[in-house]
Amino acid sequence: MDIRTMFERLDKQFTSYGGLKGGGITRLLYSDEWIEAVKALEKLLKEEGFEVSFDDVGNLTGRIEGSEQPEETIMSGSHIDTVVEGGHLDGQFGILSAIVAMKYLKEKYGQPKKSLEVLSLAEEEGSRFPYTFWGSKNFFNLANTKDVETIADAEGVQFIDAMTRSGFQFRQNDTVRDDIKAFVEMHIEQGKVLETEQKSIGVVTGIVGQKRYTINLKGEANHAGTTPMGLRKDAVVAFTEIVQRLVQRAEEIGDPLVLTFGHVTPVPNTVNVVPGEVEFSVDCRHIDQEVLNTFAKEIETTIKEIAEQRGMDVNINLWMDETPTLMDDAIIEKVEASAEEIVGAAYKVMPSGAGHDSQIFAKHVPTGMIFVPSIKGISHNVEEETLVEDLVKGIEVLASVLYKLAY
Ligand code: HGY
Ligand code: MN
Ligand code: MN
Repeated sequence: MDIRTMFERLDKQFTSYGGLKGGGITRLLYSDEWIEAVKALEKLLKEEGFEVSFDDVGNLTGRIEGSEQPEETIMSGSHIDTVVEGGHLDGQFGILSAIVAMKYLKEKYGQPKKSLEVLSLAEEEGSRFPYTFWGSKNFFNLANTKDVETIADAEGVQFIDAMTRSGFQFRQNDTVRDDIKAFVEMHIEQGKVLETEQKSIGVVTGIVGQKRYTINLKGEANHAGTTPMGLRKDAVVAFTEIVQRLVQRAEEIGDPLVLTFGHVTPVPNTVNVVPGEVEFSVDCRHIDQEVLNTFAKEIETTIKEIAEQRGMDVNINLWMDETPTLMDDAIIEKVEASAEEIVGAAYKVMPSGAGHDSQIFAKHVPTGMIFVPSIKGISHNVEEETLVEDLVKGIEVLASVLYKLAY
């Protein structure tokens, strides 16, 4: 079989589930597009000879039984959800490359000694509901009802209603699989380091720690014409002061610290009303836990200080707090060896600035990641793209690593 042909066929098919007219995908957890994609994946895996099963929340596995140690499983996959107006590779490429790599290996070398499994994780992004890694956290029984029973999406759809409407439910048992001996996630870099250094493969050593907040600032809505500047409690003005102060501090602290205010909703969001309220998000990341924790404290004190000075109420909700996570040394070694076999010196050993399901997996099973370059470092954007030659090299490296692990 030809890796490129099979991948391009599958990518075209799956990009259509939530596909946008100008390109790219919006495929949010438990949406109609998401349901269409997971059902199509179930059908495809069955047709390709995998043994298929859904878990309670919507994670999907496709299995090839091992011939000698079937009780040991080597797994590869990623998340099937996307951000709003995302690209066709973030998450999706990890699932499709696992399918193509395993099909290629089966055709070339027959049945593996250990079992091989493709994994499609229900959700990673936290783009529809304020909760991330719903798929991988459930995989290890780390999520529970109380985390999501009161959350809703921007349209007010309750998490639980969206889940049950899709035919899925909370995890019904506490058993966690102990047969998984390795997890390898293929992903786009989502940055421009590989492209800048003209490398085709990233051998990932670790994943940054990440904190995400939703902040609510409450001042006082008022008339835009009759309210003197000195008598206002303008939540947007307070928000901009917070952004200014914290971005300046983040720049002083320097790379690889990153700080993003990606979601901002003024209330009532009307041209001639002094905004009485602002809800905004904070996303802060660093590979060093100490630096991340110290700056997170500074974020919280700065927000409280400015709110106080401006006579505003403030609510700070930290809803994601993931530690930096290292990949498994033995797997890193295999990934590096396979990269060398396939692309010679055109690979780079590097950390990940993006969060991934591997950071959940790495705390439970030996885990590694393979990166392919993102053109102009663009991701979480319909322009997200990678040269097809690099996608194919990535799949070849993944196949080589899975061969080392399972054959
Ligand atoms: O936001 C991230 O880092 C990942 O793409 N979910
Ligand atoms: Mn991703
Ligand atoms: Mn993403």
